[in-house]
Amino acid sequence: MSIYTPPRIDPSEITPEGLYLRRRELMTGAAALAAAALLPKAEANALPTFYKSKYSTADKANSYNEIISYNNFYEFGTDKGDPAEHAGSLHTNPWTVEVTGEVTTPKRFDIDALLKLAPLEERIYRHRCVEGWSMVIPWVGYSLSNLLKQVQPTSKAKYVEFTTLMAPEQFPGQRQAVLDWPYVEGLRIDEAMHPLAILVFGLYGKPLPNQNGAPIRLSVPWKYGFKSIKSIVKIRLVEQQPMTAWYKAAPNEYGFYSNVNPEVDHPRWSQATERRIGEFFKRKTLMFNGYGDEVAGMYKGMDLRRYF
Ligand SMILES: Nc1nc2c(c(=O)[nH]1)N[C@H]1C(S)=C(S)[C@@H](COP(=O)(O)O)O[C@H]1N2
Ligand SMILES: [Mo]
Repeated sequence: MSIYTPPRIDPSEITPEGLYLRRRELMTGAAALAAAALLPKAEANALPTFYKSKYSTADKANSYNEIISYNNFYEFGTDKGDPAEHAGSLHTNPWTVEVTGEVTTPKRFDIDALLKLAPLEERIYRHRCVEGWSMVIPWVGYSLSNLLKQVQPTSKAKYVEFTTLMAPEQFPGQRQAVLDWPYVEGLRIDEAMHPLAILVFGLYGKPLPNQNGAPIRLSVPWKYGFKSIKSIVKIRLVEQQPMTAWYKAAPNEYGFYSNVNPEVDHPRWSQATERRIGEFFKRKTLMFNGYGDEVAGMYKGMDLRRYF
């Protein structure tokens, strides 16, 4: 038997481009204050050591600055710049995640406990938003299955439901009825247990900035971005397919599965191509966002037009 020993990366070896650029800008009083206000707020401590993952794509990662300044996080507003601008109002420490429902041992975890639950890995993942843009993001996290195993799902646990923090005083967007808050997402249990579905705690080797879903979010890289719910406070194992926030808002536009599929268009946006942020020419969108070898088996025999 051969054991795969992943190489260790020291976080300091990683260069978050945007940060270096910004640091160079930090020179004089007023300019320094203005630039500092733009830096992501991190209430969490440094991340423990992490490993390079065998699941990373070889695609070139987007810059740190691109990833923290072009976001969808409607709790902070609907413009791409709103999350970076307003993210300072979210408090992520202390933070707990409750795991309940069809489980033998319901549990509550704080972030420190979650960080110690399994070895952290850097996973460089493709991210495809249903709006037609994409990015490549170096997340730090581990497979969601590590957490689910801790609570021992019962045989009735067919789906997993995730809920974002409800706090209108911290999330200006929740003071408007854009969605039926709180944001809720869901996965089928086999999808949730798939090693590619990860809980994310960090980005470019640092704790997650608030605009990217601090202190803990999901990344499900073969599905459209909206499945990757941010700032999670509750995980519930359930028997019935969860009612998700986007499905409630527009059931004909946001199906439960939402696997990336260039052959099935969204009513308002073609899914055949995508624009990688930072690139000029469009790329062809890949089935399951390029993760078909790993995930297609879960959907064998399913009509992916019907179950979009
Ligand atoms: N709670 C919450 N999670 C969310 C969203 C949101 O508005 N609220 N937007 C989703 C969408 S549409 C996308 S594309 C991704 C964007 O993640 P990123 O800003 O880190 O790239 O987050 C997803 N998770
Ligand atoms: Mo999205």
